[in-house]
Parts: sequence; structure tokens; C-alpha cells
Amino acid sequence: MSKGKKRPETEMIHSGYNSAEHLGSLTPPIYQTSTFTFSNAEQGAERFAGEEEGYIYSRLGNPTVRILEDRITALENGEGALAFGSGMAAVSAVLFHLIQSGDHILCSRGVYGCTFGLLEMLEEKFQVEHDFIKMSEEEHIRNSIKENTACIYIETPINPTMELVDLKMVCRIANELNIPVAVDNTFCSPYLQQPLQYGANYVVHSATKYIGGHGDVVGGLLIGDSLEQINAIRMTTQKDIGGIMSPFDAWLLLRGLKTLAVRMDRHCENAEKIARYLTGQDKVKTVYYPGNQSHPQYPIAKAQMTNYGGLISFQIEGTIETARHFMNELSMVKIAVSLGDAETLIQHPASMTHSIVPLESREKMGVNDTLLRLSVGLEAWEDICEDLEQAFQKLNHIALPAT
Ligand code: LCS
Repeated sequence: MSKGKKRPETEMIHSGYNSAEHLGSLTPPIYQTSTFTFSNAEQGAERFAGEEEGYIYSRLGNPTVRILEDRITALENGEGALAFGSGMAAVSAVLFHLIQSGDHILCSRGVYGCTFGLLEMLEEKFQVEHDFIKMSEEEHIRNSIKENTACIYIETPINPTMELVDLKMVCRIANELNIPVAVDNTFCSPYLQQPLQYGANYVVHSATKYIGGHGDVVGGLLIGDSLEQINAIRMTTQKDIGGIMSPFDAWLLLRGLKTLAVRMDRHCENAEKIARYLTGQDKVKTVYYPGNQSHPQYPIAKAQMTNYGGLISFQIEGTIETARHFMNELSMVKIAVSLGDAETLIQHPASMTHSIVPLESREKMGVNDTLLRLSVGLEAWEDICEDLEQAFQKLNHIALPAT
């Protein structure tokens, strides 16, 4: 968009793309090419030397992918962005960029299971240690920062416990000490939360989730508050490790982004109703949903999120068997990992997304055997409720067998 910044709903549709530069094509073309031809040998040399702007090879940049990178940069209010083949590729790129052997990473008290796996791998192979802490008390955060703390890595809301981290507070401390902060913003999408505005330096997304929104693509995005740093990552971690996004996947994500605002509004609306229903269900012990006033960090949710998102976790009364039985009785709601799709999905973190986390760490994070995570979809909320209700009723059946 040439005439300055528009509102997010508009930026999701227009930002980073000028149809006049693409034969008037309303939709961005898919530049399905591995390489780009140079008009002569001198031009090739100039591009490699960085003396002339232009594409070289799709691992180093591709026009369709670049439109997506520019669009997400605008949505997160950053200076630059990079697209990757998965969310994990984006997470690992930012960590590899920020750390060296012997460093320390301070993390929120819980992260997605594979991020946990990556942190363990960094420790085993490269002696990069990490600590998970509940980032609620300023003093505790300050005391947990070490001489060798190279970065603070945060999920908020945390997958799957829905615990929140006060971004303003953590970033203030980190900025003061010059420690970069990276925030995984997957659960919110840029529509509900923009961590850079609180002083974070990097934002990562599993674009597989709300940004794609249709369960048909795996991708990751990394946005930075410094174009210089993003370019450095492009020319190091991304170029050399090579976890790039394909032009077709970028195109799918550009298509997904066009409807992000309307989808998120509906996800949030549905989740609010389902959370209320679950809160009143006597087979449910606890509901973890940032929009519940009883959520311990409700004020943080109100301060840093524009709405409460489409994810709800809850503890079911009973045992792991009850949790499994409940899932198996669902008929419309699908049992699947991933989230942010049109379909309502349910999963059992202890045996699925977080099964890689050893029991002791899992319990410290609050991921126990009776915790279920629901990604509320775009269906009629009444149908979601009815499906949950009939599955809860089947549990009653088990509790009171006919004699
Ligand atoms: N960050 C968060 C918060 C995630 O939830 C995930 C995936 C990732 C990063 C990694 O993204 P990916 O490489 O899969 O694109 N979360 C999943 C989940 O909760 N269920 O299945 C995948």
C-alpha cells in the first residue's frame, strides 16, 4: 500500500502487494521457480555482491514468499520478516541466531512440546542451558537472569495451559539489560496481540495455525524489530540451514490472511460461549481460558490482547481413561493436534503435543493427564456444545452403570 498504513483488517488483504507490478493480477502470482535468470554475467556477480537488488535463487528469496513476509511485517508492526517451512524452523532460526555455545535461555514456564525438544537438544549438543520460570514477579525474573542469558523466549498464552506472560513487564526488564526477547505469538495471531509494541524484538508464528486457518499448510514466520537483524538471519540461519517456505505455501498463507480478522472474530465469539458452557459443566474440574474473569491473569489478557482467542484447555473430572473416553465419544469434534482451523479439534497434550516432555517437567508446566485442549472452530457454537454435551453424558453412563 503506497498511501500509508491502514487498519489491520485492511492490511491483511492489501499490504505488501501492488497488482500493477504483476500484470494486474488481483491475486499474487505463485512464482514457482527455483532460480532467477541474470541478463548477463556482470549482473549475476552484482547480485551476489549485494550491489544490485534482485532475486537470485529461491532459497535466498522468492517474490511470492516476499509478499507474505512484507504483509506479516506490516501486521506485526515490525521492520522485516522471514518465512520458513514450519513454525519450528522459525523458532529454531531465531534461537540459533541469538545464542552461542555456553549461553543461557530464560523461558516462560511452558512451551510447545517440540520447542521443549529443541531446547533440550541445544543443551545436549551445544551446552546452551535453559530455565523455565513463571514470569509473574519482576524480582524473580531479574534473579533468574544470568551473566550468560542470551535471550528470553516466551509463549503467551502458553500451549496448552493458557498461562499468560505480562509482555510489557518482561520486555521492560529485558530491554533495560539489553537481552533480546522472542515471543511465540501463534495462539493470538497478529490480530489479537502484537508483542513488538511492548518491546519484544522478535515474534514467531506457526503459520500452520490461525494464519493459514484451513488446515492445509505447514509454515512458520519470524518478524523482527530490526531489518538489519532479519537480513542477517536471512543470510545466515535461513540461507545455510535452508528451512525455507515454498511459493505455493506462501500463496496459501496469503489467501488465509485475507480472512484472518473475520475468522478470529468468530473463533473468539465461539470460544467465549464454549468456555461458559464448560465452566458450568460438572464433569469439568477447571477451565483455562484467558477470557474467564476467574483466570488468574485475566487483567493481563485484557491489557495485551484485543480478544481472548479460540483455545480453551480444561481438566476433566476423573482419570486419563475418562479423558480418552470423552474424546472417543465426540462425533463432530475431531481428535487431532494442530489448532486454528475451521474444524473444532481436541487433543490430549500429555500423550500428544507434550508427550516428549518428561513427566516431572510436564507437571511443573501444569500439563497433567486429565488436561484436554480444545481448538474451537468456526462451526455453529450450538453444534460444538451439543457434541461436547452428548460426550459428557456418555461419561455419566459409565459413572452410573445399569445394574
Ligand atoms: N509454536 C507453537 C505455540 C505451536 O503450537 C506450534 C505447533 C509450533 C510453534 C510449531 O509449529 P509447526 O512447526 O508445527 O508449524 N503446535 C502444534 C500443536 O499444538 N499441535 O500440533 C502442532
